Amino acid sequence: MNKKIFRAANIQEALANIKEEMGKDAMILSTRKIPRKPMDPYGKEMFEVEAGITAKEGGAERDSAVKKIDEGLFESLKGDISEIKDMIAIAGFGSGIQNILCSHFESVGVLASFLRAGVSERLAISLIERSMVALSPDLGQTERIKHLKKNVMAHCLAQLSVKDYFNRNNSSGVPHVAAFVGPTGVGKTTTIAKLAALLSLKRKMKVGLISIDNYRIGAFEQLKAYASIMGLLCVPAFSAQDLACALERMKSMDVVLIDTAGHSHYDNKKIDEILRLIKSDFGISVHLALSVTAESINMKEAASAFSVFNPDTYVFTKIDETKRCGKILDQVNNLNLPVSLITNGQKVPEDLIVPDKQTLLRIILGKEPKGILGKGPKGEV
Ligand SMILES: Nc1nc2c(ncn2[C@@H]2O[C@H](COP(=O)(O)OP(=O)(O)OP(=O)(O)O)[C@@H](O)[C@H]2O)c(=O)[nH]1
Ligand SMILES: [Mg+2]
Repeated sequence: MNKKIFRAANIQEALANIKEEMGKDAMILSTRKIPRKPMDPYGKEMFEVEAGITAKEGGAERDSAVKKIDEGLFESLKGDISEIKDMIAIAGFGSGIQNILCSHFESVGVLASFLRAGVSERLAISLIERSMVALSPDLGQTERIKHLKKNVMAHCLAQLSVKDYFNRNNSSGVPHVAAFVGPTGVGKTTTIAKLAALLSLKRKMKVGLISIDNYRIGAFEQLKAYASIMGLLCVPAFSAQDLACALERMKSMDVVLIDTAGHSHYDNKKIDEILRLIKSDFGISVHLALSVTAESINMKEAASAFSVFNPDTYVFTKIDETKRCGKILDQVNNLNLPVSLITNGQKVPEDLIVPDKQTLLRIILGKEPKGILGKGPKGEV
């Protein structure tokens, strides 16, 4: 610090001099009154003020050292807090989790992320165990965590597959006919409406719609209403014969989308009826719609019941209604099919995503901001 002593007849004058000479950042270090000398009858009392200013360079160094300490402290606190949060996320899970933490504590963060995202305990442990195998024992803690994350992501990506099933690559000369099946109320009809809009308006394909939902009054009207808005042909079909006629009418289309009635996955009789209709030699691809709001066990049972259709892809719906899309990873692990579509809201046609693998993984891990997804099919907005 640069210091200097100023003398003046009064404090105000001393301060004015200090400000002028050292600037407004100067600090007052001490003040003193100097009494009049007894031997000098004309003498006056004076004020002495010692002022100082922090040297610029030294100050900058000190400031940056303090900043570094603060940042270090902040980072370490942040690390502690996130570890505590991870431990809370893990607390209450079974002995499998405790065991893996005993042998690989560095996996706590990854494990917590999986569990928070709704991935099952069993799958999370298995993914971590598989990813640990490839880790070199010579790595330090930070490097181990980094490599573990990388390996886990690679394992997840290897399990996932996506398929943009409804593109323009069909050169067979006959329409691609696709039926949507799944439990009641998962969003089949709404998804078909969104997809029809995407294909006809954005991809400029000729699209026809067929409803074989002959159980409920209004089911056909629901699809027909969407079709009318988009100017698409939409017909009902109540039997195999109807379906054959409808497909004949639509043979000049690029794509024909078939809406089916939702059924409880315990209602084998009704599932069988649809099966007989759409699997009777029309070359129809089948897409299994499952809502991610369902519990994992229900999703698994529904997929198992609808697996008689031998589905070609999954359509996961209502991701906007849960933060636990990790169950998609479990479902894909149970029955491995590519994912063709994801829906994230009620708005037609916006809330539809044709995911790529990375997007799908981000959705599964709850990392995809809903705002971006809400804008429509990824890459086509
Ligand atoms: N939040 C949310 N709601 C959705 C989504 N997709 C559909 N829905 C809503 O879910 C409800 C049922 O949708 P539908 O399309 O009629 O479902 P469905 O599978 O055809 O139903 P059934 O024909 O009765 O089996 C409607 O209120 C839709 O608006 C979605 O992605 N997110
Ligand atoms: Mg429906």
